[in-house]
Amino acid sequence: MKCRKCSQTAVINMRQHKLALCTEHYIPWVAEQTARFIKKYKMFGPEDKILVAVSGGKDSLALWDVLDVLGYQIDGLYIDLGIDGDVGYSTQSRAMIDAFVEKRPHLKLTVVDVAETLGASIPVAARLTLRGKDKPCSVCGMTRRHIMNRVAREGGYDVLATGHNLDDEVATLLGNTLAWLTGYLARQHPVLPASAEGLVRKVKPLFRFYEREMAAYALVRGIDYIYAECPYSEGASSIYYKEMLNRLEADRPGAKLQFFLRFLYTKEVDGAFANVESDVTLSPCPTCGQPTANPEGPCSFCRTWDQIRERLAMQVGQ
Ligand code: Q46
Ligand code: ZN
Ligand code: ZN
Repeated sequence: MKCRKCSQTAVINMRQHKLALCTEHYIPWVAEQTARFIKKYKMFGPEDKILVAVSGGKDSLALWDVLDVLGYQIDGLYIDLGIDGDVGYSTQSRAMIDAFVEKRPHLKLTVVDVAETLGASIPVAARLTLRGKDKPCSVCGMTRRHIMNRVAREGGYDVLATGHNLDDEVATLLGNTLAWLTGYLARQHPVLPASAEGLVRKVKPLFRFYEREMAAYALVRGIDYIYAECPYSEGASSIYYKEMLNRLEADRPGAKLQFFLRFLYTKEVDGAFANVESDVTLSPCPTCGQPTANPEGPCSFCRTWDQIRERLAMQVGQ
């Protein structure tokens, strides 16, 4: 297949756009599209200070690269969860990020080691709390959200960016739709305003790119990334939904993009889910200051981690 703009061999064929491009034309195309989405969805401007959460995977590193190329003020945050499993997940992730930054010495990276900062790694913490049954994902998600928000606030960042791509967003949308989680459907958007005091605005600049487009971008930009998924993601429903959606996409190119864009349209133009009221009132946690739905005391992050540290101390004392 040939590039639409020149006669060179195409590196990617995007059936949903009826567009095939070579390396030379694909790299600027991704940057132009990203810039267009940032503007169209009013994500941030050139004066804003952006913090990007990087995991060592292709999407977040591609996002950091493309925003850097576009000239934004963008620093990285890596949260070391202490999840190694058989694949050395956290160790390898950190190595990929270090290699990325080494090639771009002007970039600033903040690293938060969960075990050092909070007293236990995510797998150890998960064993010490009843949160989330036998999987650490619940305590992991809550902890990552808390740390990202804290670092963004303390560092004076205007916005927190994550590398979610279209496949991630569409899988979430399908899951929310199958269960008719109207509260989640009302909130799902590539731009989440700082809805309460102490919360930082969140954006997903890659939400219109397919996962394979980001993999191709990382490849042509020479970005090494971790291929392994977190060992705890095995059996996650999001993976099952992604497989189903890929089958749909193979038969109907563009189906994923249309599903998501129609969802945004129906919200923005038809006002769908606008009457879904949030029944929670948020107030600042007396311990950490982040907003919580618990009017009586500390937020669930502070309560969970206090309990984890108490149980750790009891184990040590035994
Ligand atoms: S939540 Fe669960 Fe992920 Fe945390 S423990 Fe791994 S799979 S990293 S998106
Ligand atoms: Zn070309
Ligand atoms: Zn708190």
